[in-house]
Amino acid sequence: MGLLESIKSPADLRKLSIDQLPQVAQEIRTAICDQVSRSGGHLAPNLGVVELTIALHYVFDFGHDRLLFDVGHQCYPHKLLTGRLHMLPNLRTSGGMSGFPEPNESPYDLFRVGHAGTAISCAVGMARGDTLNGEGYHPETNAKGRRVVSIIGDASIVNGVAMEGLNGAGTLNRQFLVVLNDNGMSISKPQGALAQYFDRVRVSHLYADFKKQAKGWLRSMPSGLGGVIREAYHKAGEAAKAVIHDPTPSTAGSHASGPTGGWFEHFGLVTVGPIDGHDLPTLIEFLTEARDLDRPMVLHVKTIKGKGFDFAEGDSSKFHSPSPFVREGCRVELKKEGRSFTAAMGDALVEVMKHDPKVVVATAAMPDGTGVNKPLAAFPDRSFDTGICESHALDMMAGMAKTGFKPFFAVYATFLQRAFDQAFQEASLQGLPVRLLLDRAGLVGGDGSVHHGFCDIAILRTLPNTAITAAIDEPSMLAALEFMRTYDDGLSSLRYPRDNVSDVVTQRLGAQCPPFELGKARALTPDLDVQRGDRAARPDVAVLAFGVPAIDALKAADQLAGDYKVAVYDARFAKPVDHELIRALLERGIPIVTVEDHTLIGGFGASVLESAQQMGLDASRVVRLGLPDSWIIQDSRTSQLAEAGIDVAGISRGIRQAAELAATGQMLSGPTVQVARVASPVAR
Ligand SMILES: Cc1ncc(C[n+]2csc(CCOP(=O)(O)OP(=O)(O)O)c2C)c(N)n1
Repeated sequence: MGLLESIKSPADLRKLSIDQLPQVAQEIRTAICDQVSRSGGHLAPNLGVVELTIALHYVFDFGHDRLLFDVGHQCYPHKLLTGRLHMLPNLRTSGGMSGFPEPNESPYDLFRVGHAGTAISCAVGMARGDTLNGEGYHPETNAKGRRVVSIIGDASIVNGVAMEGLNGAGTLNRQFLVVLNDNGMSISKPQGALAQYFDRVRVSHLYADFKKQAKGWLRSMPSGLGGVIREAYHKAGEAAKAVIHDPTPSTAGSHASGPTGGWFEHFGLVTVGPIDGHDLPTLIEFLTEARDLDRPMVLHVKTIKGKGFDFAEGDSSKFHSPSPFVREGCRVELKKEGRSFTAAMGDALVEVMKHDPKVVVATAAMPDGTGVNKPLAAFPDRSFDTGICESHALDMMAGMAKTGFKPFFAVYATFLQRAFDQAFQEASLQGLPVRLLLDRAGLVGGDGSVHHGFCDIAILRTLPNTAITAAIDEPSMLAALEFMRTYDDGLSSLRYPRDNVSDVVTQRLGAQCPPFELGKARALTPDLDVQRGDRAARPDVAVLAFGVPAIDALKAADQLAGDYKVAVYDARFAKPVDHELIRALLERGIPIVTVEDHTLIGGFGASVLESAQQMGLDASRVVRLGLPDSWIIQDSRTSQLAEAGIDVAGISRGIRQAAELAATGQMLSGPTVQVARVASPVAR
């Protein structure tokens, strides 16, 4: 039995000697890499924090103290050390281990998170709460109290929420440790001025240097600092002066211009580092002293993303969160996956930019994830990566719209939520045509509830003049983009899923995709289109699908062809919906099934109901299929769609239900949406 298997909780880890810990690290790395190669998942971020996580659990007792992860994608080693090794084989599936902190799994996980920038603020809240409860640690007055630690990456700490958190942290009058995990990477290269600053700091200021030179710098220092921190702190303080006097970037080959302290100390945080995040004795030494400090502190730890495997270290972007891959000796190959909507979008944007010099494109730290890497390469002057700064990106796009450009902001639907206020105030309220490209809209599979793009329609629909579109395949994506390029009356959005593009519609109707026309649906079964005025064409049921569920609706219609004539429409717009079509259907007594990969609350189906109601039509023949009012946990996207009742089988059930409804004239028991497995937080 390996050492890792014997660790059922951090208490077992603490029984080991420091000399045994590198072996634990090695076993953790191997277990994670083997599993991610089978199932996909976050690899490089986890490999980079193995020693850091071991050291944290070795020094603190997080059964009592608080540990908060930023983003949470780097929590696998933590999970393996807190009794969840047996769940690893089912990583990112419903019965197995979530890829993010999950309070349902373990009391060692405090928040269910996946979005960047939040850990410090939540930690400030817990620190304040513990203190008010009389449970906060203090070296003199409450030595048995709870300590608070948060861990955040160098790319996430530039996020606005993290900055607000630091601003609050600096006012705490108690122990509070922020571990800055600095690997010099976001998913891609980190962006912005602070990233450049970290680049300079990181180059040569490792603790090894400090130790050699520190003696001469020992002067006055904050109370409570122990030996190693005292040395490092004063080295930092001295070098910080150099930064203040000489803020210019260091040139290649010259020594770094200063350590982290100069920057964070403006927030009132004692700052130490950078120290080597793979050197376990050093980490343990520093953390042991930091544990007993009575003030807020940043420990700057330098790590290597992907540490331990050449391929992951060498290309940590590709191995940030790879799909399953094959590893044979030195050969590592990602499995081929077909053409994704993301790839199609990258190509489409380059084409649009070729023809329209006013088009500009932005991503917030997701160039590969959104396809914006292609415009960034082809049109670097008109393409921007803001780093993990969605709010800034949207406002920047609004500013560029004001100067006459046609901005497209490509963002995961889930992260758009960070920029909703900007979409409202600086874009919509000004009437500025900012265009939103919403990648991974709908259910996202293994990332689970923290990343579903479940509510973009609902939030954007509240903004006047917003045109909300969806793509069902690559031709419709191109047509939607062209519509948006010339839509100047307000915001516009285009949603598409974390999936491959389908050629089902092209095969049936040809590659010619009619242009998007504001508020007009497209008939995908033209022979059954009620608006052609052909009475023989009258369908038994009409499916109005928003986005890719249209493809499964076509398949469902095929399956039911012996029983019912089913018309399928690609709705194209959730705002404005196709009022004329809705009227034509309901006035003829034809029941409507709406389908969307989005919450039923405030989504496309809700727009159809509102439309019917506004036109004074009977909406009782509308059956809505979509996401339930509960959280859908990690699993394959296929299983999640089935669970929500919006796959072929679920849509078929909905069609049958609607047909029976029309036949009996009675409302049946509501849409056949199964209730998803709900993850409810565990109180601690
Ligand atoms: C608000 C938000 N935007 C974007 C992302 C996507 N994302 C996940 S991890 C990551 C990079 C994080 O970099 P860093 O914090 O330095 O951690 P590392 O992965 O390098 O360990 C990004 C951009 C996110 N999770 N949340």
